[in-house]
Amino acid sequence: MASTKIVNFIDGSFMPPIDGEYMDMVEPATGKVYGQLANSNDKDVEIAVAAAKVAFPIWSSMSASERSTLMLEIANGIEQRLEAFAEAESKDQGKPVTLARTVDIPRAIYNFRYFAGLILHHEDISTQIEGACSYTMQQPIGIAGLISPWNLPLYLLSWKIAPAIAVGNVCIAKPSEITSLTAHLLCEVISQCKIPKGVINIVYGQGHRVGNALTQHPDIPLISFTGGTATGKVIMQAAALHYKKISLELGGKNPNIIFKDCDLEVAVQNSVRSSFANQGEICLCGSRIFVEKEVEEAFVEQFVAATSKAVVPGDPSLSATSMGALVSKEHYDKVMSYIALAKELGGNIIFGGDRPSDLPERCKDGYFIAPTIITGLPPDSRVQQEEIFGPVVTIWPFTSEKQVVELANCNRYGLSASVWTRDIQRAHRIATHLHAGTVWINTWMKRDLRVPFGGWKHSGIGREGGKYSIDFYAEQKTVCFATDLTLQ
Ligand code: TXE
Repeated sequence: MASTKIVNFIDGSFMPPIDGEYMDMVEPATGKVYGQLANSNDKDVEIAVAAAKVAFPIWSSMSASERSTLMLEIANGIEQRLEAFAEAESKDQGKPVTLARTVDIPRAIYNFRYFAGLILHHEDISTQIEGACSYTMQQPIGIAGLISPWNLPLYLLSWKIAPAIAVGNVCIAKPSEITSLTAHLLCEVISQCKIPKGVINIVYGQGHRVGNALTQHPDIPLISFTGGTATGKVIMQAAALHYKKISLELGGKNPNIIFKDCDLEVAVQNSVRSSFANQGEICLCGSRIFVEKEVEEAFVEQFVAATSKAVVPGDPSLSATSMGALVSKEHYDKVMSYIALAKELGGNIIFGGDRPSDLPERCKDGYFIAPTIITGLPPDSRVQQEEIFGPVVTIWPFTSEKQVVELANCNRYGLSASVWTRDIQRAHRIATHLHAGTVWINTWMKRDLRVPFGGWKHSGIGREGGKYSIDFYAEQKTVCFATDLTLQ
């Protein structure tokens, strides 16, 4: 098979990086290099900025309806090649192809469709006081710098591109250098659509080169970033120099709280998903499970049984596989180091804890870790406090509602939480007290794109979703005029 070679997409054209540098693309399931990715730098970003500047007046002066139509063309283009996108996402990221086919790629399509629809129905407000009337307008800002991570590559890239361009901005996006393949397929789709050149530019490469060039560029007034908390801090510092608008969606170490009155079977099934979906590489995964003491034994027994049945690591390119490989050797080593730490701290690895034993020959050098369940480690231990971002969960018992709220909140992250109970009053009460951007009651990962999404504490700054995305990607303006000159 011919090796893949990915170059930048700038001003509607595929362009090799100026300095001709490339980096290896590795398939996580095999550990083998399968392609070359442009390793761009600030010179490439400069060319993209020039192209975006030319495109901005053209795109921002189009009507919402014209922009909407052109965005729908992109959504349709992805949909027509859904299978190719799903296979590429699985190969590049390590996730099961079935997950990419049913979740990642359909969501990317929906992101374009949703924001294409939203701008058609957007309303600004107007208010009146004695002698004056005010109305507001939301206007595009210019060039949006969009930096996305490797866990949900196209899903999160499109979550940024779609609202950014819907409001009339142009953009320069930088996908994670570890997973850029579906971004390249997106560029192929865009190149066949009628969207004006220079509206969507994609520059590939490393964070400290391309990412840095975007966050430091004086002509990029807005940065949307999803990724690690440490990187978020660096981006915030760089953006501060130019007073950029920023949205940061960072890590999570989310509590998954099981009360004894819940439907245990439903809680178990969903906890398996929230623990191990996408190899645990989702910032919303419920990696800290707290179980009410009376049902601890029953939960643990059923959870282990359900995990061993439903989560079998295997070749992600096969439709039957439910768990794939971790994204990179570096990340595999990081997750393994936390399992070693758990053992060192006296934790009981009651399931998994190592490489799966029966991988197919093709995958013998891939970055696989078995779903891992740990008990006996207290909530203040590093394993319970730090984001592992892999297929590793801890279980810890609690004895009262007050205690579990304290345990859940005793963490620097605050992205999401799940609560399993049949007591509706308790559900509302606990939702009020948890420090989290999203609280799910008797469910997990249900995402309505209209509601605000983001994190408390070190999980991020800002909210995106529905009108909150428009608020972020556009500038607000208030126009106030006199309605009665005698009242001046
Ligand atoms: O992410 P990085 P990493 C968490 C997870 C993971 C940890 C580190 O715990 O183990 O973060 O992962 C770009 N200026 N999450 O190091 O580096 C980078 O090129 C500008 C949670 O792989 O944050 C990529 O495009 N950009 C998470 C993006 O930032 C920079 C998803 C994310 O990579 C940059 C991923 C810089 N100086 C990891 N340095 C989530 N919230 O879903 C890097 N980048």
